[in-house]
Amino acid sequence: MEDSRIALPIGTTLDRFIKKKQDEFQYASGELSQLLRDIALAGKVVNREINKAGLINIVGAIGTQNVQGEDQQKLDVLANIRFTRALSKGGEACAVISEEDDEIVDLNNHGRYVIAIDPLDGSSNIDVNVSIGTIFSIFRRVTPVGSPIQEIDVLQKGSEQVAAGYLLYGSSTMLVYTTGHGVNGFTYEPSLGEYFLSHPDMSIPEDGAIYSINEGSFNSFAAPVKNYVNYCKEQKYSGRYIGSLVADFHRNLLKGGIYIYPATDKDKNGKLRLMYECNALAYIIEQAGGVASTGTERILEITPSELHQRVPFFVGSKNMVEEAISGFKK
Ligand code: AHM
Ligand code: MG
Repeated sequence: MEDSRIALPIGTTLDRFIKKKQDEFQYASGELSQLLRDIALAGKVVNREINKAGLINIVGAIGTQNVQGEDQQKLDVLANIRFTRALSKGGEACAVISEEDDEIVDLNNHGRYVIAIDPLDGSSNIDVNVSIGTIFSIFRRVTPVGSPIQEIDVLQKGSEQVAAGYLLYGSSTMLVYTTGHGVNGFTYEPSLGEYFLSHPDMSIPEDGAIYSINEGSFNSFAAPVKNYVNYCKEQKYSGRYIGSLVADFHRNLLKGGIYIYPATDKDKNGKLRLMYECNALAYIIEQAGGVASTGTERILEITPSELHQRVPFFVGSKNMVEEAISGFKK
């Protein structure tokens, strides 16, 4: 089949990129484009708040409030508000599910899209000035537009995602996303307030030499995971674990590597959430040529049973993930 991807040069603004790429969407109505713009905009606002995080105690100490006159809030709560607000304004989203909310948040029955979001992943890293991220998935609702939102609109398989992405608030801020036609990365230039295409058509090397796992829990890993970690050491791979999923994932995407959050004694199904973390990253990694699995099942094929479901997560370079999960098949 002919590849319909339109190549755009490095430096293209996100807005222009979205406009040019709109024809690739199955439903080229412009609504999905608008949703991506809304998320990108909320990302700018959250980025601004994060950059001030280290100043919060100082601001508190000198008895001031933030510019809007609001009391300072925890950043993950604030990020949740920012993204939900941005998504509710446009009217394209009928509902949001968020790692920060227990229930589905209804927005607008006339919207066509459902958004699953982890507004600020790795937020325990804020206090120590380590990179954090936002992760999102976009689905089309399955019930008729105009009717009340139902659980089946939300509990969809990852393979039904129409777009997914993340924002990484790191040494620079990046937006990386896919609409199922490859993965593209944009770097935010704060003085201009624009995202620019910096990483076109990203792909993950099939092999890598980085493994990312919390080895402090080694004793409670299942035998195949222990064996794989030992194998990584024998191969003299580099162990790199920031403990901030988006940052670990992004590094491995660029360099080749594997990220694992397996089942442990404490977290029998792993720690990460299918709907807010794993689905989006699984879609991105597959689009970039990698693999995402629970160890026994492709992440994108899991039919979710509940909003906050957790799954073991093996994600990264194809050959590494296949090797890591091979022990589960014996
Ligand atoms: P969170 O959603 O509560 O922030 O937890 C997710 C984070 C990931 O970013 C990270 O990879 C993982 O938890 C680290 O967990 P651990 O400290 O158990 O290794
Ligand atoms: Mg999270």
